[in-house]
Amino acid sequence: MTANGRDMLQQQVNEDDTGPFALAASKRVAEAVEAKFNARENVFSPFSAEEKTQLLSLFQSIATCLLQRLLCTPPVLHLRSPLLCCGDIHGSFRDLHTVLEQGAPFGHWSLLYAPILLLGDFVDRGPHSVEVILVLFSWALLCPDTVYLVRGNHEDPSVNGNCDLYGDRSFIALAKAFFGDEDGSRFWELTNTVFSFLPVAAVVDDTVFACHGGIPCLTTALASSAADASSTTPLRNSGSADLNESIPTEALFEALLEEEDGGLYRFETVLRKDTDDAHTAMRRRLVRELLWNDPAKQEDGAARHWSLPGPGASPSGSSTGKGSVAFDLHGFRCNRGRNDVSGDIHEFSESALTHFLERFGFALLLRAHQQKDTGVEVVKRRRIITLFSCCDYAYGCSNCAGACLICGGLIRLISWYPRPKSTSLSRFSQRLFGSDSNAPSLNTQQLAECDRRRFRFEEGDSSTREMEAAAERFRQRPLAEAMEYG
Ligand SMILES: [Mn+2]
Repeated sequence: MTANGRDMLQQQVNEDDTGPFALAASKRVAEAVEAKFNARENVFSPFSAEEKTQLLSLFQSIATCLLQRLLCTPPVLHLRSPLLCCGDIHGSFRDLHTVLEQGAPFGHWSLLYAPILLLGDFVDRGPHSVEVILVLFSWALLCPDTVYLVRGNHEDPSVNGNCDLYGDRSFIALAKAFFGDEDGSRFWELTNTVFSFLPVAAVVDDTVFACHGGIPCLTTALASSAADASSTTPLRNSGSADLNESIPTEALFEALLEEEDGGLYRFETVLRKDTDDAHTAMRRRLVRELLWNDPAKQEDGAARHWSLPGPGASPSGSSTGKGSVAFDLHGFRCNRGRNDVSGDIHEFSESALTHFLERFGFALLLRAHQQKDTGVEVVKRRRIITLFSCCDYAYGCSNCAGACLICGGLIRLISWYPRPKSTSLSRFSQRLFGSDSNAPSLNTQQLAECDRRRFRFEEGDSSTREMEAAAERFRQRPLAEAMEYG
Protein backbone atom coordinates (compact mmCIF):
# COMPACT_ATOMS: atom_id res chain seq x y z
CA MET A 1 0.00 0.00 0.00
CA THR A 2 1.23 3.46 -0.66
CA ALA A 3 2.37 5.64 2.22
CA ASN A 4 -0.32 8.14 1.40
CA GLY A 5 -3.07 5.52 1.38
CA ARG A 6 -1.84 4.04 4.65
CA ASP A 7 -1.74 7.45 6.35
CA MET A 8 -5.24 8.23 5.24
CA LEU A 9 -6.52 4.93 6.56
CA GLN A 10 -4.65 5.19 9.83
CA GLN A 11 -6.17 8.59 10.38
CA GLN A 12 -9.65 7.21 9.83
CA VAL A 13 -9.09 4.05 11.86
CA ASN A 14 -8.13 6.23 14.82
CA GLU A 15 -11.62 7.68 14.88
CA ASP A 16 -13.77 5.43 17.01
CA ASP A 17 -17.19 6.07 15.60
CA THR A 18 -16.62 5.28 11.94
CA GLY A 19 -18.85 2.16 12.02
CA PRO A 20 -22.40 3.55 12.10
CA PHE A 21 -21.37 6.50 10.00
CA ALA A 22 -19.83 4.22 7.39
CA LEU A 23 -23.01 2.16 7.17
CA ALA A 24 -25.04 5.29 6.58
CA ALA A 25 -22.43 6.43 4.07
CA SER A 26 -22.71 3.10 2.24
CA LYS A 27 -26.47 3.45 1.87
CA ARG A 28 -26.11 6.98 0.58
CA VAL A 29 -23.40 6.07 -1.90
CA ALA A 30 -25.13 2.95 -3.20
CA GLU A 31 -28.41 4.79 -3.64
CA ALA A 32 -26.82 7.88 -5.16
CA VAL A 33 -24.86 5.90 -7.73
CA GLU A 34 -27.73 3.60 -8.65
CA ALA A 35 -30.06 6.57 -9.00
CA LYS A 36 -27.78 8.09 -11.61
CA PHE A 37 -27.64 4.96 -13.73
CA ASN A 38 -29.71 4.69 -16.86
CA ALA A 39 -29.72 0.94 -17.48
CA ARG A 40 -31.51 1.25 -20.76
CA GLU A 41 -28.81 3.42 -22.28
CA ASN A 42 -25.95 2.05 -20.13
CA VAL A 43 -24.91 5.57 -19.11
CA PHE A 44 -24.78 7.64 -15.93
CA SER A 45 -26.25 11.10 -15.54
CA PRO A 46 -23.42 13.47 -14.67
CA PHE A 47 -22.47 13.94 -11.03
CA SER A 48 -21.99 17.55 -9.98
CA ALA A 49 -18.68 18.67 -8.48
CA GLU A 50 -20.35 18.89 -5.11
CA GLU A 51 -21.76 15.39 -5.42
CA LYS A 52 -18.33 14.06 -6.30
CA THR A 53 -16.77 15.72 -3.29
CA GLN A 54 -19.44 14.16 -1.09
CA LEU A 55 -18.98 10.76 -2.69
CA LEU A 56 -15.25 10.82 -2.06
CA SER A 57 -15.72 11.88 1.53
CA LEU A 58 -18.27 9.13 2.16
CA PHE A 59 -16.11 6.63 0.33
CA GLN A 60 -13.22 7.29 2.69
CA SER A 61 -15.39 6.18 5.60
CA ILE A 62 -16.63 3.17 3.67
CA ALA A 63 -13.14 2.06 2.68
CA THR A 64 -11.82 2.51 6.19
CA CYS A 65 -14.61 0.51 7.75
CA LEU A 66 -14.33 -2.19 5.10
CA LEU A 67 -10.62 -2.39 5.76
CA GLN A 68 -11.21 -2.84 9.46
CA ARG A 69 -13.53 -5.72 8.68
CA LEU A 70 -11.10 -7.28 6.23
CA LEU A 71 -8.41 -7.20 8.90
CA CYS A 72 -10.48 -9.83 10.71
CA THR A 73 -11.35 -11.81 7.59
CA PRO A 74 -9.33 -14.95 6.79
CA PRO A 75 -7.47 -15.03 3.46
CA VAL A 76 -9.63 -17.94 2.30
CA LEU A 77 -13.39 -17.63 2.83
CA HIS A 78 -15.36 -20.70 3.86
CA LEU A 79 -18.89 -20.32 2.54
CA ARG A 80 -22.11 -22.33 2.34
CA SER A 81 -24.49 -22.57 -0.55
CA PRO A 82 -26.91 -21.41 -1.82
CA LEU A 83 -24.47 -19.04 -3.41
CA LEU A 84 -24.57 -17.01 -6.60
CA CYS A 85 -21.07 -16.84 -8.09
CA CYS A 86 -19.86 -14.25 -10.59
CA GLY A 87 -16.64 -13.76 -12.51
CA ASP A 88 -14.98 -10.69 -13.99
CA ILE A 89 -17.04 -7.47 -13.90
CA HIS A 90 -14.34 -5.25 -15.44
CA GLY A 91 -16.01 -1.93 -14.89
CA SER A 92 -19.33 -2.99 -16.40
CA PHE A 93 -21.89 -1.38 -14.12
CA ARG A 94 -24.63 -2.64 -16.42
CA ASP A 95 -23.80 -6.25 -15.59
CA LEU A 96 -23.42 -5.60 -11.88
CA HIS A 97 -26.80 -3.92 -12.07
CA THR A 98 -28.25 -6.96 -13.87
CA VAL A 99 -26.97 -9.26 -11.13
CA LEU A 100 -28.60 -7.12 -8.45
CA GLU A 101 -31.80 -6.62 -10.40
CA GLN A 102 -32.18 -10.38 -10.91
CA GLY A 103 -30.67 -11.51 -7.64
CA ALA A 104 -32.85 -9.43 -5.34
CA PRO A 105 -36.54 -8.49 -5.29
CA PHE A 106 -36.97 -4.90 -6.44
CA GLY A 107 -33.23 -4.86 -7.12
CA HIS A 108 -32.45 -3.94 -3.54
CA TRP A 109 -29.23 -5.11 -1.93
CA SER A 110 -30.94 -5.85 1.37
CA LEU A 111 -33.17 -8.50 -0.21
CA LEU A 112 -30.74 -10.75 -2.06
CA TYR A 113 -32.17 -14.22 -2.67
CA ALA A 114 -28.79 -15.84 -2.12
CA PRO A 115 -25.38 -14.59 -1.05
CA ILE A 116 -23.11 -13.47 -3.89
CA LEU A 117 -19.48 -14.36 -4.36
CA LEU A 118 -17.61 -12.14 -6.82
CA LEU A 119 -14.34 -13.60 -8.01
CA GLY A 120 -12.34 -10.45 -8.70
CA ASP A 121 -11.44 -8.21 -11.64
CA PHE A 122 -13.92 -5.52 -10.71
CA VAL A 123 -12.03 -2.74 -12.53
CA ASP A 124 -10.22 -1.90 -15.81
CA ARG A 125 -11.33 -2.21 -19.43
CA GLY A 126 -14.98 -1.30 -18.89
CA PRO A 127 -16.41 2.23 -18.78
CA HIS A 128 -17.63 2.38 -15.16
CA SER A 129 -14.91 1.08 -12.85
CA VAL A 130 -15.37 3.98 -10.42
CA GLU A 131 -19.11 3.45 -10.10
CA VAL A 132 -18.64 -0.31 -9.78
CA ILE A 133 -16.24 0.16 -6.88
CA LEU A 134 -18.44 2.74 -5.15
CA VAL A 135 -21.37 0.34 -5.20
CA LEU A 136 -19.47 -2.90 -4.58
CA PHE A 137 -17.68 -1.57 -1.52
CA SER A 138 -20.96 -0.15 -0.24
CA TRP A 139 -22.71 -3.47 -0.68
CA ALA A 140 -19.82 -5.35 0.92
CA LEU A 141 -20.10 -3.14 3.99
CA LEU A 142 -23.89 -3.25 4.16
CA CYS A 143 -24.15 -6.98 3.48
CA PRO A 144 -21.38 -8.77 5.38
CA ASP A 145 -23.26 -12.05 5.16
CA THR A 146 -24.43 -11.84 1.56
CA VAL A 147 -21.75 -10.07 -0.49
CA TYR A 148 -18.28 -11.59 -0.67
CA LEU A 149 -15.42 -10.13 -2.67
CA VAL A 150 -12.35 -12.13 -3.67
CA ARG A 151 -9.25 -10.53 -5.16
CA GLY A 152 -8.47 -10.80 -8.88
CA ASN A 153 -5.30 -9.93 -10.76
CA HIS A 154 -6.66 -6.47 -11.63
CA GLU A 155 -7.01 -5.66 -7.93
CA ASP A 156 -3.40 -4.60 -8.02
CA PRO A 157 -1.99 -1.08 -8.61
CA SER A 158 0.63 -2.50 -10.96
CA VAL A 159 -2.21 -3.59 -13.22
CA ASN A 160 -5.03 -1.08 -12.69
CA GLY A 161 -2.56 1.81 -12.73
CA ASN A 162 -1.22 0.78 -16.12
CA CYS A 163 -2.35 3.49 -18.52
CA ASP A 164 -0.04 2.20 -21.23
CA LEU A 165 -1.95 -1.05 -21.41
CA TYR A 166 -5.52 0.03 -20.64
CA GLY A 167 -5.46 3.67 -21.72
CA ASP A 168 -8.43 5.78 -20.69
CA ARG A 169 -10.20 2.61 -19.55
CA SER A 170 -7.56 1.89 -16.89
CA PHE A 171 -8.93 2.27 -13.39
CA ILE A 172 -6.50 5.06 -12.54
CA ALA A 173 -7.44 7.04 -15.65
CA LEU A 174 -11.17 6.64 -14.92
CA ALA A 175 -10.64 7.65 -11.28
CA LYS A 176 -8.85 10.83 -12.35
CA ALA A 177 -11.43 11.57 -15.02
CA PHE A 178 -14.19 11.21 -12.44
CA PHE A 179 -12.70 12.98 -9.41
CA GLY A 180 -9.95 15.08 -11.01
CA ASP A 181 -6.24 14.31 -10.85
CA GLU A 182 -5.62 14.83 -7.16
CA ASP A 183 -8.81 13.40 -5.69
CA GLY A 184 -8.80 10.68 -8.33
CA SER A 185 -5.36 9.55 -7.21
CA ARG A 186 -6.51 9.46 -3.60
CA PHE A 187 -9.56 7.42 -4.53
CA TRP A 188 -7.41 5.05 -6.57
CA GLU A 189 -4.87 4.60 -3.77
CA LEU A 190 -7.52 4.04 -1.13
CA THR A 191 -9.28 1.48 -3.31
CA ASN A 192 -6.05 -0.39 -3.92
CA THR A 193 -5.35 -0.45 -0.22
CA VAL A 194 -8.65 -2.23 0.32
CA PHE A 195 -7.87 -4.54 -2.61
CA SER A 196 -4.66 -5.64 -0.92
CA PHE A 197 -6.68 -6.89 2.07
CA LEU A 198 -9.26 -8.88 0.11
CA PRO A 199 -9.40 -12.67 0.54
CA VAL A 200 -7.60 -14.54 -2.22
CA ALA A 201 -9.86 -17.60 -2.51
CA ALA A 202 -13.03 -19.20 -1.20
CA VAL A 203 -14.17 -22.73 -0.42
CA VAL A 204 -17.87 -23.45 -0.92
CA ASP A 205 -19.54 -26.31 0.97
CA ASP A 206 -16.06 -27.73 1.72
CA THR A 207 -16.11 -28.96 -1.87
CA VAL A 208 -15.71 -26.21 -4.44
CA PHE A 209 -12.43 -24.35 -4.56
CA ALA A 210 -12.95 -20.85 -5.95
CA CYS A 211 -10.37 -18.25 -6.91
CA HIS A 212 -9.86 -15.74 -9.69
CA GLY A 213 -7.14 -17.45 -11.73
CA GLY A 214 -6.39 -21.05 -10.96
CA ILE A 215 -4.62 -23.60 -8.86
CA PRO A 216 -1.09 -22.79 -7.72
CA CYS A 217 2.00 -24.88 -8.37
CA LEU A 218 2.78 -26.65 -5.10
CA THR A 219 5.37 -29.15 -4.02
CA THR A 220 5.54 -31.65 -1.19
CA ALA A 221 7.87 -30.83 1.67
CA LEU A 222 9.90 -33.88 0.68
CA ALA A 223 10.40 -32.65 -2.85
CA SER A 224 11.18 -29.21 -1.55
CA SER A 225 14.01 -30.42 0.66
CA ALA A 226 15.30 -32.57 -2.18
CA ALA A 227 15.48 -29.46 -4.26
CA ASP A 228 17.39 -27.70 -1.54
CA ALA A 229 19.84 -30.56 -1.32
CA SER A 230 20.47 -30.82 -5.00
CA SER A 231 20.76 -27.71 -7.07
CA THR A 232 20.50 -29.79 -10.23
CA THR A 233 16.99 -31.02 -9.49
CA PRO A 234 14.84 -29.12 -11.97
CA LEU A 235 12.04 -28.46 -9.54
CA ARG A 236 11.53 -24.91 -10.58
CA ASN A 237 9.20 -24.40 -13.44
CA SER A 238 10.40 -24.63 -16.95
CA GLY A 239 11.74 -21.31 -18.03
CA SER A 240 11.63 -19.89 -14.54
CA ALA A 241 14.47 -17.48 -13.94
CA ASP A 242 13.69 -16.94 -10.29
CA LEU A 243 16.49 -17.07 -7.79
CA ASN A 244 14.79 -16.00 -4.59
CA GLU A 245 11.51 -17.79 -5.01
CA SER A 246 10.86 -21.39 -3.99
CA ILE A 247 7.79 -23.37 -4.93
CA PRO A 248 5.24 -23.15 -2.10
CA THR A 249 4.66 -26.43 -0.31
CA GLU A 250 1.34 -28.23 -0.03
CA ALA A 251 1.66 -27.76 3.73
CA LEU A 252 1.88 -24.00 3.26
CA PHE A 253 -1.24 -24.09 1.12
CA GLU A 254 -3.04 -26.18 3.72
CA ALA A 255 -2.13 -23.57 6.30
CA LEU A 256 -3.45 -20.86 4.02
CA LEU A 257 -6.78 -22.69 3.75
CA GLU A 258 -7.18 -22.62 7.51
CA GLU A 259 -5.38 -19.35 8.21
CA GLU A 260 -7.13 -17.09 10.66
CA ASP A 261 -4.75 -14.18 10.22
CA GLY A 262 -4.52 -13.16 6.60
CA GLY A 263 -1.69 -10.75 7.31
CA LEU A 264 0.89 -13.01 5.71
CA TYR A 265 -0.98 -13.00 2.43
CA ARG A 266 -1.75 -9.32 2.04
CA PHE A 267 0.37 -7.72 -0.61
CA GLU A 268 0.04 -4.35 -2.25
CA THR A 269 1.06 -6.04 -5.47
CA VAL A 270 1.19 -9.77 -6.05
CA LEU A 271 3.79 -9.35 -8.78
CA ARG A 272 7.33 -10.47 -8.01
CA LYS A 273 9.41 -8.29 -5.71
CA ASP A 274 13.16 -8.81 -5.69
CA THR A 275 13.32 -7.33 -2.21
CA ASP A 276 11.30 -10.17 -0.65
CA ASP A 277 12.85 -12.56 1.83
CA ALA A 278 12.39 -16.26 1.02
CA HIS A 279 9.19 -16.73 3.08
CA THR A 280 7.53 -13.61 1.75
CA ALA A 281 8.49 -14.49 -1.82
CA MET A 282 6.93 -17.93 -1.46
CA ARG A 283 3.66 -16.53 -0.12
CA ARG A 284 3.52 -13.75 -2.68
CA ARG A 285 4.05 -16.35 -5.39
CA LEU A 286 1.25 -18.49 -3.97
CA VAL A 287 -1.18 -15.58 -4.11
CA ARG A 288 0.05 -14.48 -7.53
CA GLU A 289 -0.65 -17.92 -8.99
CA LEU A 290 -4.15 -18.07 -7.47
CA LEU A 291 -4.89 -14.74 -9.12
CA TRP A 292 -3.15 -15.23 -12.46
CA ASN A 293 -2.96 -18.91 -13.50
CA ASP A 294 -5.00 -20.48 -16.30
CA PRO A 295 -5.84 -24.04 -17.23
CA ALA A 296 -3.83 -25.18 -20.26
CA LYS A 297 -6.00 -25.37 -23.32
CA GLN A 298 -3.96 -28.17 -24.77
CA GLU A 299 -2.28 -30.95 -22.93
CA ASP A 300 0.41 -31.56 -25.50
CA GLY A 301 3.20 -29.76 -23.71
CA ALA A 302 4.34 -32.80 -21.79
CA ALA A 303 4.89 -34.84 -24.91
CA ARG A 304 6.56 -32.14 -26.97
CA HIS A 305 9.57 -30.61 -25.34
CA TRP A 306 9.72 -27.29 -27.07
CA SER A 307 12.61 -25.13 -26.13
CA LEU A 308 12.37 -21.64 -24.80
CA PRO A 309 12.72 -18.87 -27.33
CA GLY A 310 16.08 -17.25 -27.57
CA PRO A 311 16.71 -13.62 -26.64
CA GLY A 312 14.54 -11.30 -28.64
CA ALA A 313 12.07 -13.99 -29.64
CA SER A 314 8.47 -12.90 -29.58
CA PRO A 315 6.49 -14.52 -26.75
CA SER A 316 3.36 -14.22 -28.81
CA GLY A 317 4.58 -16.99 -31.09
CA SER A 318 3.02 -19.61 -28.83
CA SER A 319 -0.06 -20.04 -30.98
CA THR A 320 1.99 -21.95 -33.48
CA GLY A 321 3.62 -24.08 -30.82
CA LYS A 322 6.92 -22.43 -31.47
CA GLY A 323 8.41 -21.24 -28.24
CA SER A 324 6.02 -23.22 -26.04
CA VAL A 325 7.45 -25.13 -23.15
CA ALA A 326 6.73 -28.51 -21.64
CA PHE A 327 4.88 -28.98 -18.39
CA ASP A 328 7.27 -29.39 -15.49
CA LEU A 329 7.05 -32.38 -13.20
CA HIS A 330 4.24 -30.67 -11.26
CA GLY A 331 2.19 -30.24 -14.41
CA PHE A 332 2.78 -26.49 -14.78
CA ARG A 333 4.40 -24.39 -17.48
CA CYS A 334 4.93 -20.75 -18.36
CA ASN A 335 1.72 -18.93 -19.17
CA ARG A 336 2.52 -18.12 -22.78
CA GLY A 337 -1.07 -17.08 -23.41
CA ARG A 338 -0.38 -14.10 -21.17
CA ASN A 339 3.06 -13.50 -22.62
CA ASP A 340 4.86 -14.91 -19.60
CA VAL A 341 8.25 -16.39 -20.38
CA SER A 342 9.86 -16.37 -16.97
CA GLY A 343 7.46 -18.64 -15.10
CA ASP A 344 5.95 -15.85 -12.99
CA ILE A 345 2.52 -17.17 -13.83
CA HIS A 346 1.52 -20.57 -15.14
CA GLU A 347 -0.77 -22.78 -17.10
CA PHE A 348 -1.68 -26.01 -15.36
CA SER A 349 -2.34 -29.41 -16.86
CA GLU A 350 -5.29 -31.67 -16.22
CA SER A 351 -3.08 -33.97 -14.16
CA ALA A 352 -2.06 -31.04 -11.97
CA LEU A 353 -5.72 -30.23 -11.48
CA THR A 354 -6.56 -33.83 -10.62
CA HIS A 355 -3.77 -33.99 -8.08
CA PHE A 356 -4.80 -30.67 -6.50
CA LEU A 357 -8.48 -31.59 -6.19
CA GLU A 358 -7.75 -35.04 -4.75
CA ARG A 359 -5.03 -33.83 -2.44
CA PHE A 360 -7.23 -31.18 -0.82
CA GLY A 361 -10.59 -32.94 -1.12
CA PHE A 362 -12.27 -30.65 -3.62
CA ALA A 363 -14.71 -31.71 -6.35
CA LEU A 364 -14.10 -28.84 -8.72
CA LEU A 365 -12.41 -25.55 -9.40
CA LEU A 366 -14.54 -22.44 -9.88
CA ARG A 367 -12.65 -19.55 -11.42
CA ALA A 368 -12.89 -16.48 -13.65
CA HIS A 369 -10.10 -14.61 -15.48
CA GLN A 370 -10.88 -15.62 -19.08
CA GLN A 371 -13.55 -14.29 -21.38
CA LYS A 372 -16.01 -16.91 -22.67
CA ASP A 373 -18.59 -16.40 -25.40
CA THR A 374 -21.45 -17.57 -23.22
CA GLY A 375 -19.98 -16.09 -20.06
CA VAL A 376 -19.56 -19.54 -18.58
CA GLU A 377 -17.59 -22.60 -19.60
CA VAL A 378 -17.27 -26.08 -18.14
CA VAL A 379 -14.14 -28.04 -19.08
CA LYS A 380 -11.77 -30.77 -17.91
CA ARG A 381 -14.42 -33.38 -17.36
CA ARG A 382 -16.62 -30.89 -15.53
CA ARG A 383 -14.00 -30.09 -12.96
CA ILE A 384 -13.38 -26.49 -14.01
CA ILE A 385 -16.08 -23.84 -14.32
CA THR A 386 -14.97 -20.50 -15.73
CA LEU A 387 -17.22 -17.50 -15.12
CA PHE A 388 -17.02 -14.17 -16.89
CA SER A 389 -19.70 -11.71 -15.85
CA CYS A 390 -19.42 -8.78 -18.24
CA CYS A 391 -21.06 -8.61 -21.64
CA ASP A 392 -19.33 -7.08 -24.64
CA TYR A 393 -15.96 -7.33 -22.94
CA ALA A 394 -13.97 -5.49 -25.57
CA TYR A 395 -14.95 -3.51 -28.62
CA GLY A 396 -16.29 -5.83 -31.26
CA CYS A 397 -16.57 -8.71 -28.81
CA SER A 398 -20.24 -9.42 -28.27
CA ASN A 399 -19.89 -12.07 -25.60
CA CYS A 400 -22.60 -12.96 -23.11
CA ALA A 401 -22.00 -12.65 -19.37
CA GLY A 402 -22.24 -15.68 -17.11
CA ALA A 403 -22.61 -16.73 -13.51
CA CYS A 404 -23.61 -19.84 -11.64
CA LEU A 405 -25.78 -20.73 -8.73
CA ILE A 406 -24.45 -23.37 -6.37
CA CYS A 407 -27.25 -24.90 -4.40
CA GLY A 408 -27.80 -28.17 -2.64
CA GLY A 409 -25.25 -30.11 -4.64
CA LEU A 410 -26.48 -28.60 -7.87
CA ILE A 411 -24.83 -26.06 -10.05
CA ARG A 412 -27.01 -24.01 -12.34
CA LEU A 413 -25.21 -22.22 -15.14
CA ILE A 414 -26.52 -18.77 -16.01
CA SER A 415 -25.89 -16.69 -19.11
CA TRP A 416 -27.24 -13.30 -20.12
CA TYR A 417 -26.85 -10.66 -22.75
CA PRO A 418 -27.56 -6.92 -22.64
CA ARG A 419 -31.14 -6.09 -23.22
CA PRO A 420 -32.11 -4.26 -26.39
CA LYS A 421 -32.22 -0.55 -25.74
CA SER A 422 -35.88 -0.04 -26.45
CA THR A 423 -37.40 -3.23 -25.07
CA SER A 424 -38.45 -4.45 -21.65
CA LEU A 425 -36.10 -6.79 -19.81
CA SER A 426 -38.65 -8.89 -18.02
CA ARG A 427 -39.42 -11.80 -20.33
CA PHE A 428 -35.79 -12.42 -21.16
CA SER A 429 -34.47 -12.17 -17.64
CA GLN A 430 -37.03 -14.53 -16.17
CA ARG A 431 -35.75 -17.30 -18.35
CA LEU A 432 -32.19 -16.59 -17.33
CA PHE A 433 -32.57 -16.67 -13.61
CA GLY A 434 -34.79 -19.67 -13.55
CA SER A 435 -38.38 -19.05 -12.66
CA ASP A 436 -39.30 -22.47 -14.08
CA SER A 437 -40.23 -25.44 -11.94
CA ASN A 438 -36.83 -27.08 -12.38
CA ALA A 439 -35.06 -24.29 -10.55
CA PRO A 440 -33.14 -25.58 -7.56
CA SER A 441 -34.84 -25.19 -4.24
CA LEU A 442 -33.29 -22.76 -1.80
CA ASN A 443 -34.21 -25.04 1.09
CA THR A 444 -31.05 -25.15 3.16
CA GLN A 445 -32.27 -28.28 4.93
CA GLN A 446 -31.55 -30.19 1.75
CA LEU A 447 -27.96 -29.09 1.83
CA ALA A 448 -27.21 -31.17 4.88
CA GLU A 449 -28.60 -34.23 3.16
CA CYS A 450 -26.87 -33.92 -0.16
CA ASP A 451 -23.64 -35.58 -1.05
CA ARG A 452 -21.39 -32.59 -1.29
CA ARG A 453 -18.80 -34.41 -3.33
CA ARG A 454 -21.18 -35.11 -6.20
CA PHE A 455 -22.37 -32.10 -8.02
CA ARG A 456 -24.88 -32.48 -10.74
CA PHE A 457 -24.97 -29.86 -13.42
CA GLU A 458 -28.39 -28.56 -14.21
CA GLU A 459 -27.10 -27.46 -17.57
CA GLY A 460 -25.20 -30.39 -19.00
CA ASP A 461 -22.83 -30.49 -21.93
CA SER A 462 -25.64 -30.37 -24.42
CA SER A 463 -27.07 -27.30 -22.77
CA THR A 464 -23.65 -25.71 -22.82
CA ARG A 465 -23.55 -26.37 -26.53
CA GLU A 466 -26.98 -24.88 -26.84
CA MET A 467 -25.82 -21.78 -25.05
CA GLU A 468 -22.84 -21.51 -27.34
CA ALA A 469 -25.12 -21.85 -30.32
CA ALA A 470 -27.39 -19.21 -28.82
CA ALA A 471 -24.43 -16.93 -28.28
CA GLU A 472 -23.57 -17.34 -31.93
CA ARG A 473 -27.15 -16.44 -32.83
CA PHE A 474 -26.83 -13.35 -30.66
CA ARG A 475 -23.87 -12.21 -32.61
CA GLN A 476 -25.52 -12.71 -35.96
CA ARG A 477 -28.95 -11.26 -35.31
CA PRO A 478 -30.27 -7.84 -34.45
CA LEU A 479 -30.57 -7.32 -30.71
CA ALA A 480 -34.37 -7.33 -30.76
CA GLU A 481 -34.35 -10.94 -31.91
CA ALA A 482 -31.95 -11.97 -29.18
CA MET A 483 -34.86 -11.63 -26.79
CA GLU A 484 -36.28 -14.80 -28.19
CA TYR A 485 -33.49 -16.88 -26.76
CA GLY A 486 -34.34 -18.97 -23.79
MN1 LIG B 1 -8.20 -11.65 -14.58
